[in-house]
Amino acid sequence: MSWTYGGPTEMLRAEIEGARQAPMHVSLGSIVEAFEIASPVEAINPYGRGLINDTFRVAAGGKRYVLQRINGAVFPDPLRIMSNIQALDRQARQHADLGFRVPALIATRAGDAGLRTSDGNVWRLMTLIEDAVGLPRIETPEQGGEVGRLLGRFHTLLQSLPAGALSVTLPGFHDTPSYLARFLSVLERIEGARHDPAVETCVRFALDRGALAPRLADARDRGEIPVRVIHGDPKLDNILFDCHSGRALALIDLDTLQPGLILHDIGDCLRSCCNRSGESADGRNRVAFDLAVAEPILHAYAEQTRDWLSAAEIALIPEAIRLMPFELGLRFMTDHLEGDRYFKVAEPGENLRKAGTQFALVEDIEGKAEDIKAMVRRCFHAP
Ligand code: GN1
Ligand code: MG
Repeated sequence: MSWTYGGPTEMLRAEIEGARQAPMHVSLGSIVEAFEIASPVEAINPYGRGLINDTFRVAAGGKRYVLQRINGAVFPDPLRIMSNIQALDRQARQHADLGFRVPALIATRAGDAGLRTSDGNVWRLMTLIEDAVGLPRIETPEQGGEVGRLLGRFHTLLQSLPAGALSVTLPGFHDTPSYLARFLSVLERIEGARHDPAVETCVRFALDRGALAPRLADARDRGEIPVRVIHGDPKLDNILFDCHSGRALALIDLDTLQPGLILHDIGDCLRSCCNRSGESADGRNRVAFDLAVAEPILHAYAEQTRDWLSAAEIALIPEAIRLMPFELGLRFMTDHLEGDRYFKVAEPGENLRKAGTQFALVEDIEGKAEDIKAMVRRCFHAP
């Protein structure tokens, strides 16, 4: 067997420990060889910036793949993820004019969609989308338009899948009232948590906005907005662009493809793309919601979805834009207080800083509320 394995970088090692995933006891080479691909396996290297799973790029038999260990501490039944991806793949194959690519799952030599190793971990192998790059930030209106077009087309394809046909891969995901409740209970449980001034600033911010948390869940429970199939995590890192034409090529990271609210995806995509200083921004004063980025995204998104998105969903887009960074801030904050067990961190305090960044984004969005409402009306030609 002729393959070389660079081994995880120090940074990745720290991240793996932070994620509190079980350590790996099986060699990566033997895992790759369990999948139905041409040999020899030539290289396996750490890849990507995901906060939950462990990801590697694999070169084998002249082709490239993405190998992932699914975080079993987060996803209760990783094989459900694979069956959802297969459902998406079947749907995508029926549309010749899809306008984007879906990474294909490679089966194991035993014919399964994923591999459960003797240490209990579940691994999957997918084709690497070639000639594609991620963008650190949106620089031009054209790039924004490409993001909106891709998300709109992806959502339109998902509408042909009944929500009940997909499994719930991550129970409680985007359940903002539960995230708030957990945050409050952790706060109560950890004595002295509020003595740290940075924590106290975030706590006050969150407590002032408790009424925001149930806004979308309540609308869903009253039957005003439907449960649909969503991506769950359409942040900029999960969008690949054609490195030659600049067109958006694929929405990757399909772990949270499951029933949910379309507004979660819209809000999450915008909170990620329109904060051009990024999730790890240092210094709250640089954090801003850039309307010049939001408008082309939403405009292109509306062109793809106007036919089926309901008036009630459109009317709640401004709330979703405010809610999603609030929710993520709560999640980062809670994880900081719980000892960084969920999101990978490179150093202590990172989750607290990231919570502050998301809350600063919420504050900026609140100051731009009227502009955001007007933008949504313009994009959707709404009254
Ligand atoms: C997590 O693992 P990754 O980086 O794809 C998280 C998302 C957050 C995101 C913030 C399953 O995604 O909800 O928005 O971090 N995914 C899960 O970067 O919790
Ligand atoms: Mg993800």
